Amino acid sequence: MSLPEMGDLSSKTSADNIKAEVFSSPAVEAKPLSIEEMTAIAKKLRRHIISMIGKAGSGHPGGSLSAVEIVTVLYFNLLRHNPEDPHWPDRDRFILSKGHAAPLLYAALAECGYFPVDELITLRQLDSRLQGHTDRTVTPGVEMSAGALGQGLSFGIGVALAGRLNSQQYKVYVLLGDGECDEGQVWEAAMAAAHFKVDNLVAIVDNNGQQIDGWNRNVMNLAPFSEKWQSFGWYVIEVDGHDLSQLMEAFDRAKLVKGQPVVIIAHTVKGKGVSFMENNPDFHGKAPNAGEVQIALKELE
Ligand SMILES: Cc1ncc(C[n+]2csc(CCOP(=O)(O)OP(=O)(O)O)c2C)c(N)n1
Ligand SMILES: [Mg+2]
Repeated sequence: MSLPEMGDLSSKTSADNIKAEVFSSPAVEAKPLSIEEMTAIAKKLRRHIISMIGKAGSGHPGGSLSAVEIVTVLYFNLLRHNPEDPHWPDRDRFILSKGHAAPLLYAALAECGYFPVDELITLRQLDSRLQGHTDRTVTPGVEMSAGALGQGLSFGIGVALAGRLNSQQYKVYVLLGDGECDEGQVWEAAMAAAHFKVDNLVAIVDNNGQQIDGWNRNVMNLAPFSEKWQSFGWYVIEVDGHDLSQLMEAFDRAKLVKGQPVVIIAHTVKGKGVSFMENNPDFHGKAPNAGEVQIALKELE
């Protein structure tokens, strides 16, 4: 499609012609939970992450733990989805671009009912539906096969534009890592999303300050990060990524922004919730041993 044609599309964003009855099925209304309930779920997800990766003997605990509150708010407060019908055409989409945080997504999907919680412990086993990086062809609820960083925002823009073309009301949420933003493709996507006024898309950056080799400021300095997104035409919201209320407010605010994409920069701590993993680059891609699993689970009681 030529660029002027796509430009025309962006002026047709009005939801006026959308049939409200399509979205009114009570079966797919998420029941918003209280902060206390979500806090308990966040802890449960952290426990799953530790147990799964510990049992598998490999995986990425740090970047799974840092995004727990983000994913909790999305799946247990915000998303319109139906675990009994993972392909429901009007579902909101959550796209995990940082595919190495798959254990977190699997834990949330299992707790929502996409598949049995008991299955979590099969992480990374041969023939398991839960591989080390996401595979949308085998895992119910997974929207994108990921693992090669940098692709999720482009994928999300495509899904968002498709929704606009089809006059569907769903929203697209893409979770990126901050180290992932070293990838040039992220900025190509950022430019495109603003150009096409993709306002049914929200990017969330898990800004935990670290990547595989340590602190971002030493590997590849992203600063000034917020200003970069702004200069690419995005509406930027910054929050404490472990504060459920701030996250909920940010997502509410994002819904009101029209004519431009929104990025929520969520300031987080890598390894959050487990003392010896917090801000420790060693636990980017290393499993806890049996003793460390016990200590971590004790801390997460
Ligand atoms: C294209 C690509 N290059 C390199 C890697 C290897 N890799 C896996 S995780 C990671 C670091 C990612 O850092 P960040 O996005 O900040 O993730 P988080 O801190 O949330 O774990 C890298 C470089 C990859 N998966 N894909
Ligand atoms: Mg990071």
